[in-house]
Amino acid sequence: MSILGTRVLRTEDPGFLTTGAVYTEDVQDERLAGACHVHFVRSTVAHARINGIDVSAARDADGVVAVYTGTDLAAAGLEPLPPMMPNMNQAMVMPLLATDVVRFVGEPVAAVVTEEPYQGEDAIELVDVDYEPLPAVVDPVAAKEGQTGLLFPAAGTNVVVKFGDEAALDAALFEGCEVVVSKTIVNQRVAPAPMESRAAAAVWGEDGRLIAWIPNQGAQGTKAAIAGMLGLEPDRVRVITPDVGGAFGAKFGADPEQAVVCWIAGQLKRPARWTETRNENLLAMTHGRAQQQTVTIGGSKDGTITAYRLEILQDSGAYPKAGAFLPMLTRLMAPGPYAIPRAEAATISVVTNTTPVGAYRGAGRPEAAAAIDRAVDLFAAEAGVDPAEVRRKNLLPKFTEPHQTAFGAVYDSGDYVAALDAALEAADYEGLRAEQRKRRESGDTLQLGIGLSSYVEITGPGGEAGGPNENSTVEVHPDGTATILTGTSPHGQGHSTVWAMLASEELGIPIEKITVKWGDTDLVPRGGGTGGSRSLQLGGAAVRQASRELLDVARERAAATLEASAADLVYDIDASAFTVKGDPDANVPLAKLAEAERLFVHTVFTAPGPTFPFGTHVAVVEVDTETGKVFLRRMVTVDDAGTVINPLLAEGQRHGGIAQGAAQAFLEEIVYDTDGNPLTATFADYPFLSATEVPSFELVDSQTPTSYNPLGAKGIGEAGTIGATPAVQNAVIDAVSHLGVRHIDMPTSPQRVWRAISESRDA
Ligand code: MCN
Repeated sequence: MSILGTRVLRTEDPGFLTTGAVYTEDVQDERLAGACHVHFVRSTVAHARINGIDVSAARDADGVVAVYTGTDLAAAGLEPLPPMMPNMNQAMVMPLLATDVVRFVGEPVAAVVTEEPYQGEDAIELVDVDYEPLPAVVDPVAAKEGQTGLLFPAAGTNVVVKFGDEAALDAALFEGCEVVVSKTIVNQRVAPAPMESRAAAAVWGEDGRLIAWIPNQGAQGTKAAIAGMLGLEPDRVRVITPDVGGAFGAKFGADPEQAVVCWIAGQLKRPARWTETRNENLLAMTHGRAQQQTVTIGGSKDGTITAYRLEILQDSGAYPKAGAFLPMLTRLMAPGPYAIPRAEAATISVVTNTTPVGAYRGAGRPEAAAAIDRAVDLFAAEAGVDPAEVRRKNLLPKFTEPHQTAFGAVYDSGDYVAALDAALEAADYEGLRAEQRKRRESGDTLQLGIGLSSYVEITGPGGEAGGPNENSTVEVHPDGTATILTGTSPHGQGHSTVWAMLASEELGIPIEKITVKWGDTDLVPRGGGTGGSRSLQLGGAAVRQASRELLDVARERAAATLEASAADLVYDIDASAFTVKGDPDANVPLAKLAEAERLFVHTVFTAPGPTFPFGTHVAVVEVDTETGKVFLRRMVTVDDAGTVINPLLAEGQRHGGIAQGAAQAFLEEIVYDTDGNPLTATFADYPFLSATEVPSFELVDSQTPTSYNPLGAKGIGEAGTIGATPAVQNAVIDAVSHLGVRHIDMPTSPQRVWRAISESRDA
């Protein structure tokens, strides 16, 4: 019986639950013995000129080994970094430590090195930075127009990059539409807030090579980032990935602090370590989302959509990182699963005096789904047609051959109407509407809201020549165990379990005898890491391919051993041995074939393109019309990620994703005041979602295999986040729509909901 598709328990968990994980802060390694500890002095103002930094008192403080500023880095030849893409404004450079100007609260300004970790907390207080405040640019609209000044005068603008030409938007796009609605909505800034904050441990070897332990999503990318920031030949850097306590998109590559820790270890010729506090994490780890979207949607009164426009203003924060680029993905996915004859999108990314924005679970695609699904509901309300009906009318019909959208995305396969119908049926949509009518008629203060989102997203993207790809090595050892090396980098997704399942399926070796390794760049020099929900469809497919190729190699060896023709051999998977057809006594175990010579295969799997998972989410909320408080009561979801290899893990990914997506809709938000002071830099202020705010989710099974990889699998890691946000937001608005409310920005906090109800009553 196949092990694939079964609910194999996570092999990672016994360790996590007993001895515990080994995060970067916990790494015990003799090479790190006697390490000093790095602490960062961070800017307390959003925008200021630095007139001087006095480090003398800090230098004299107890236990202080050294203090470094940007001037020291510049003297060592470390140049500020240009933005990641050549089409971004190259004058918007980021120093590792601020030199002449600070551009956000939390920006590292100096590094204090101490003998003991606790000494650093006191010593950083002694660094005296002379700030001369400059006007803070916090509102992205003001930033775009250059009203409050420029973050980088040499750039001549606050605009980093544009995707799609706003000047080319068609003035006649909505001509002939009976119904047109336009609305500017906010896809607010949120914090990735992984349980493990950022950290680094670094040491330079006698051979002049750097070894850096850094929590990351792909050691190879982290190595390239560290080498780039320090101006080193990549060969001189080795990155090792300890256990990673969540990343959610924000631990790709490396951050300036991590490069500085590596540099300090070199300067002092002594290992150095750093772990940030939660407050630092909320201040200075990249944030996510942060888009202002103007949606315009038009069509006929019967609910047919004919035109859609999406205009995006992306707040990239103080330095252009991945966040500045993500609107490209939002634009690519703008029409979502709908067949809209005329659609266009244009995006502008700007810098502001706030924390830089990066990838956050879904990275660009949840923003697209939120925009179109909010627009569809606005349109449905205006046309007076049920939102489920509008969706059914406008979803692309089922397709099995690739479908190219006006924005150039090539959807591999999909059956969006089936997903909608399955979700509506599982939720008892008609019954919910009846219950809603009853409550409205009785004037109940607890009103029911039903929200929908039909989404399609892109997973496993990649611009590699030949197509998105990933490598794997599978080796069988003489003792009957096996080792898998993978270029992916799990940090909660359970690759050890599933990669072992995939190899076991081919080789017959039990999963408990298979070890999966990743994240050490000396061991696995190449790899794309884990992000964009790419791992199973590329990395998992590579494991299967390597296992099959290994059997080919082994078959030749077995033929020689058994003095038979390779074609006459059968592989007995239950015994993990080759036997000669018709002569079961003539056999040789796979493990034996590894005795004389190592038995391993390294391979690269290449896909024809990314895949496009899809689904429908139905959210049911209760809204207290007197207080504005929202209670999430049900989440019924169809998330079709093709063939599911381990339902337990895939469902776990959906659970986590749905919770995060829902949290954005009704709870979480990073807030700044008008001077750029962060108001949500602790978990007392940032309302991090916990299990008490969400119900048990009702997951409907749906599997439409893709032909893009032999597993038939698409990605599931981000799907929950993509569907849940618009479904929950739409549900909250639906709950109070009979009171005249048409829109409430996220998060739908009690205050916002209450205000929307009051304003509409007054009107
Ligand atoms: N899976 C499956 N069948 C499928 C698809 C996936 O059984 N058809 C399984 C895979 O084997 C894997 C898991 O589900 O164990 C997720 O696989 P995949 O969809 O390939 O996604 P990735 O492993 O590439 O994970 C990336 C994705 C991203 S981009 C973010 S962000 C994210 C997420 O995963 N961050 C997470 N999930 C997270 N989960 C945890 N606990 N922590 C994070 O930081």
